[in-house]
Amino acid sequence: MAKRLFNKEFFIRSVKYNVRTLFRKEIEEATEQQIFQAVGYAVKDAIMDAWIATQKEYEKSDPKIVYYMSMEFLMGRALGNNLINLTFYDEVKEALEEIGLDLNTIEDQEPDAALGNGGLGRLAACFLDSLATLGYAAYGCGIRYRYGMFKQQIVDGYQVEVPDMWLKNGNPFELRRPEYAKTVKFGGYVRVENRNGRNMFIQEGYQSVLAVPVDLPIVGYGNNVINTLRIWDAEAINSFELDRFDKGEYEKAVEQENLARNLVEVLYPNDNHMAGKELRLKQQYFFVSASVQEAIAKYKKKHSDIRKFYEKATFQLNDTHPTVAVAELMRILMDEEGLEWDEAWDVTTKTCAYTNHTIMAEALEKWPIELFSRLLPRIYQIVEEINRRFVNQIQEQYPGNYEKVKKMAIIMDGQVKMAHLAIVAGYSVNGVARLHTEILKKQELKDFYEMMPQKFNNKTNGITQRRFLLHGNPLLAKWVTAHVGDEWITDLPKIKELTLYVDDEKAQHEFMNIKYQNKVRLAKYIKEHNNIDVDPRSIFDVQVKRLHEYKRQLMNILHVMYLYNQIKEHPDMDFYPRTFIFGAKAAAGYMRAKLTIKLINSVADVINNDASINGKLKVVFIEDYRVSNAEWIFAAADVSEQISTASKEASGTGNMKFMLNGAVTLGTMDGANVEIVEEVGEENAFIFGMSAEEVIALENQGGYDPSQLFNTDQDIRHVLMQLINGEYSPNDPERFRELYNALLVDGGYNRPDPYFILKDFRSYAEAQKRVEAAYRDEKGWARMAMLNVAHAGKFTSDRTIQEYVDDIWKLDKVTVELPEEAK
Ligand code: T68
Repeated sequence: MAKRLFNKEFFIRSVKYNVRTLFRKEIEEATEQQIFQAVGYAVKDAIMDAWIATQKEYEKSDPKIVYYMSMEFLMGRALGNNLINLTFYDEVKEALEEIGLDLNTIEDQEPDAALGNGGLGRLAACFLDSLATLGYAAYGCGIRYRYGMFKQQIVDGYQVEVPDMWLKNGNPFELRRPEYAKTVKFGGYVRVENRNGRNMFIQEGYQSVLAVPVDLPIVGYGNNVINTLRIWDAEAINSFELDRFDKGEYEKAVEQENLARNLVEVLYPNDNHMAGKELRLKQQYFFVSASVQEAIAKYKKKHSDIRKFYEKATFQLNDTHPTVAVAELMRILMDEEGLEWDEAWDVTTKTCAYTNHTIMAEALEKWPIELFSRLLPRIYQIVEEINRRFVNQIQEQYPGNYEKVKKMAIIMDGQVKMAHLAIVAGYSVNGVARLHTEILKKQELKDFYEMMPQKFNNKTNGITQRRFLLHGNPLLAKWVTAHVGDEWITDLPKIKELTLYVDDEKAQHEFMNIKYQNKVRLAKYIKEHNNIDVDPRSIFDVQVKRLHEYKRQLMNILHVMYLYNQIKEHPDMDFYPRTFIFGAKAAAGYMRAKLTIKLINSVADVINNDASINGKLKVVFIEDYRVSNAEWIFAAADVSEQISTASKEASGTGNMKFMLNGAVTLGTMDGANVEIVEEVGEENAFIFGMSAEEVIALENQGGYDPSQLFNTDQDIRHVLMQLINGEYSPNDPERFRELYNALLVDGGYNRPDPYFILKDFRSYAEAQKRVEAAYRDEKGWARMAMLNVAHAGKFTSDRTIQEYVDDIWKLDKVTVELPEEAK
């Protein structure tokens, strides 16, 4: 990999110059935040030549472009990542040291760009990294939320949501491009006018808003490719000149101001859940319309035949959130470019592709017709016509079978079903792990699969090793490079050569020592943030991810309660010290999830302050789990908890980050866990619980009766009673009644324990015992952990992206040379 030249003197001068011109200060006087800003601008400067060169190259060689459309890009911090991918991280660190500055401290000044909820948003960020690194022309298309994912504070054990003012100090990496602004129209009505025998559809009485693009550079690793994440900001079309407006126009101007202000105000903090808010649909159409307009404008600069648009552009829809893109493309092709329906449909169905991220019913997007048609009248007409034609097609293929129509129509029972629209209008439908795709084909989307099997394919998720090993775990990264060379940075399967060392005692020792140092780093963070002392020699058992019932954090904490009971009952029992680490945000309105956070913190309080157990057990809830602290947590983990109810977790990607950092999976056969076990071998993971097939079969029988377990298993009964006897809430014994009821009376879907927590509990506890036994064998554990790292090769997002390119997008590879003067 060509390492770009780094000019130290120039860089230092640039930082100093920036401090002066931005803040009128000498570097000695600047605050840490100001230094971050100055360094950030210096790094953006260093990116600029390659960014320009990349755009020139794209203009010249005219490659096919993927537009990755996503409501969410969970980018995390940019500074460290950009330096890593520019291949100057160490050089900049040294240069800054020379002028008395510490790069890590500077990095900590940067707020996370938390423009996403969880897996789906972070996947989009990893994909952009891989696209640039592999040399493919790509735009991320999204929204510049003024407030990203809320900051989580824990107050008295409860989650409190605090606005995330990530832009308050400005963002040195962003570039505002008002010259590419687009107008987006909402509401009003459609007037049909016949001009020269052709029906024209004219939207009138609408409100409009200006979409202004803000670009962020996406740096490819060591290859001079800089792609663009284009996030749209909203502005009012005309700031008003009061005296020129009559009352009607004045009110309209105020409305448009308000629309622009509200539109991009905040990210909806629900993962795997559809809230159905009008503003959310507005956000969707806003960024999609602007992005589609932009893609078409770009195409038309070089090409005259819009009928071949799909040869140069493809839209990947990250879940159904951007699915209005289908109808927006149809609208532009027909109403603005003058194509007939069939021509426009041909282009659209060769341009759009859809990724499904969940089978959870409550996450499927369905919009009431009333709302949809009021907000997007012309778009609704087009969706109606797509539906009409599709229903005809169903009836032709399945004459007299009205069930099929009921199950598959895009518009049914007063709702617009976005997944159905995406499937019908897309040329590809993919799931995100093999098991998930199979469930889509055989269950959730069975009818669609039968009708159009050629569209369905699997793309198992991946993660970028540049962020989650090279940046997040520098000690391990260096050690890996020392053993297998540095090719793993862009070719992760090369890491497999580590298997040569798994039985080498020196290597085992070094490896475990690195893990230990990373545990010390995390222990320090925990001391600073939670004021809890944790022993880095204990097993670090970690579950970090969004809080959701199907992810079963409740099972984890119930098991901790069980262990604590055991230790109390048998004080002399042999017990290897454990630190259970949790990190999770709950959607602001998700009461049961928030109560689970309170339970975790209440249990932590009791256990951590019980001197009688000699520190054998510790429980830590890490506040405000996010990309930046995640990098440290993965590096320090021994055990990776991936314990979702089988069939519910589409893939998971945290599981891959843990594996790459040498944590061993304790999990169910769900999502990508299945493929992780396949790679590393069942003997190098701890698998338990019902299979997806068993879960689905039991669900189809209407669930099971957990009261039998309650009545026969004394340990389970004990733990459940502790939820309602005030053991962990002496001043309010009823506090956790809701969790008790969910497990034993009704947990949703009209049944107790719908996520089979109690059903899987024994099997989980038994797997935990195996974990403990395995950890006692130091060499065995080292070997197992190293094998996990060595077999993580499949889970790079570079592989995932190459599969998308080969099977779906068919992009052209590009190489970028810097001009002489910029080298
Ligand atoms: C996740 N989905 C899947 N959704 O749960 C996870 N949903 O299994 C998978 O690995 C990951 O996607 C990547 O494929 C989500 O993260 C959301 O965040 C979300 C956001 C808004 C609405 C619905």
